[in-house]
Amino acid sequence: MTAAGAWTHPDQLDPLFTARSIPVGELSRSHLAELTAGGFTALRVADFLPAELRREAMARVSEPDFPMDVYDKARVDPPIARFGPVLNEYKDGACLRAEYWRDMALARELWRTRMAGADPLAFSIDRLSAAWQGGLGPARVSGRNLFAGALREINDGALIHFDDVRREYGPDFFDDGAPVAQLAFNAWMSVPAEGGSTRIYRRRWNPPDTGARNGYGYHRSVIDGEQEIVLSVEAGDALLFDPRYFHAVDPSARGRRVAITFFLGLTSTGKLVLWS
Ligand SMILES: O=C(O)CCC(=O)C(=O)O
Repeated sequence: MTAAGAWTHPDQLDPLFTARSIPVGELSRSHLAELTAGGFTALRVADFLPAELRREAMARVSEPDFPMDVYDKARVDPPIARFGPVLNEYKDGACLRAEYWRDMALARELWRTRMAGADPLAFSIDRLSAAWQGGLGPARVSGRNLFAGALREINDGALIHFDDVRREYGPDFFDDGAPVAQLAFNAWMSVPAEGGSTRIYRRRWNPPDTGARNGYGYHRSVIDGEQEIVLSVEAGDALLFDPRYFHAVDPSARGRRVAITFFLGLTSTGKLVLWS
């Protein structure tokens, strides 16, 4: 893990813009609380997924008929493969297109049948729930649970972008209200031998950035000279970070980069709600 940017002198670095790395046995409520409060920016949890579970899950995902899909090619280039519906593919103004509910029911059923007995999603939720020791469950919209736990394969990199459900869908979207903090969760079932680092920049979206749009992401000009965290992970590791900071993924080679992924939102009542 490295922190870099235009600043070289430690006095010029933001001490709260840092990453921590812990073994899974140490994961506790205080890590998640401090991360959501912005006391640090990214948390790598080593060996989050047991090796046997991720190997078996990866074998199932690699079956030729596993129903991986790709994001809308007109929107997401370089291409990214995925399983399971993600909110930003179903956006209709501040609402979800009706097909979302059909597709999420289908994905849930498919996941249940294909991954029974080797389910890294159920495992991740249980582990996070045990660490949080408070309410943790799906985010709800109009009384219905959202889908959480997409599978995502990013081999050719991801553009510089940010994720903020408040900006994408407005503050009234979730039944629990706009999250006071949002975290991205990724746990890797497979990582490539080369490349694939996650980069997080100490820079959030500003209205003039709209002029720097580049497909679904933004041009490098938005993050030029900003303090940066570069993270490489091993298979089985999980990473939690604040995705409202601009972030990107390096292209990779020699192997698949496959993660189970969802967002967590901290509600004003202290619950963690999940969606993809
Ligand atoms: O795959 C990664 O390292 C980060 C993916 C990402 O952009 C996200 O989780 O928001």
